[in-house]
Amino acid sequence: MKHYKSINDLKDLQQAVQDAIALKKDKLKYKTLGADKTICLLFFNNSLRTRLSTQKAAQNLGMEVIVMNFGSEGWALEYEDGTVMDQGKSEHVKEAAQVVSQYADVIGIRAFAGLENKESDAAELVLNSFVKYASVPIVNMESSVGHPLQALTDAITIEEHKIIGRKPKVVLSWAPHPKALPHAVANSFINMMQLQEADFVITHPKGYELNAEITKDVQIEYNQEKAFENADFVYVKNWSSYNDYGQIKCTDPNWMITASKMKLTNNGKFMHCLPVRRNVVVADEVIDSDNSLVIKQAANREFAAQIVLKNILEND
Ligand code: AN0
Ligand code: CP
Repeated sequence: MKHYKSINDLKDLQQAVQDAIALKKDKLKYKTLGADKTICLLFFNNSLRTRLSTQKAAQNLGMEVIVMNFGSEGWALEYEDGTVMDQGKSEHVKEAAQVVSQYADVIGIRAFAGLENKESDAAELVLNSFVKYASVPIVNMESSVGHPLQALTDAITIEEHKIIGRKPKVVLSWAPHPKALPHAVANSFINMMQLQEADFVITHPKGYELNAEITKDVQIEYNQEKAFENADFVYVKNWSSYNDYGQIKCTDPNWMITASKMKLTNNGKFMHCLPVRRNVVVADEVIDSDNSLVIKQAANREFAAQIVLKNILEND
């Protein structure tokens, strides 16, 4: 694997999941693989889990880590070719990406969707500009379209908690949120689920349909309670409207995940990528219950990142 832009860049998802689970038993097994190599993590947006777990994963492989909050501390970058740069942008990504490549063997990029321009978000401008101009592998730490480190984590967590011998029913449920959020986490979760043996259903209010090129033929159920029936996993995420790009069309608190809704499931596990707003997205009683996997998901971020970096270092 050269770059990790999407979950589809993994040669074999099931193998990566098994490798990550095996790694948990001996996470320093490949401590020399990254010796004398440096990873540079560039954050154009906030982070807790991605920043710390990717750093930890790189350290487990013996790599040196440089982290930069590019969004607040770097020069404002220009992305278009041929621009007369006499406005606010100080540096072109063409130089920036080549410069970082002088110091790093791998570059991680986090650059969320701006949610203002559907076309430029779809083009994953920041991520793809680094892929284009950098001379080293690029890892997607959440782009405008996807969050594949999260999706690999979620695949690992589902594998660890599914009932053996039963095809799991997995529900991706929209939930309310006061801010307009990106589609990336939901998109990558869907991409990942399409590579799994599962009964997979998406539930959201009308008007929250995601990109049909991503959802393809996945069943959409507009009745959340119906979708929850018999579910083994309920994966919750807010996103803003895709068709009415970046708009908030529904704030109905009845879409919040409550204990009475979880009772409709097959003793279902609650999942969320975090950060989550308590008692808006999910009631305390659910996130604090024994069926909540959120901290286990966060723990698995370290191993998901480690498998991705290991594959890159081995050029596998
Ligand atoms: C981000 C999002 O929804 O994409 C990051 C999630 C990992 N969440 C927020 O901005 C709250
Ligand atoms: N889940 C996740 O990516 O969290 P952070 O935004 O805190 O990195």
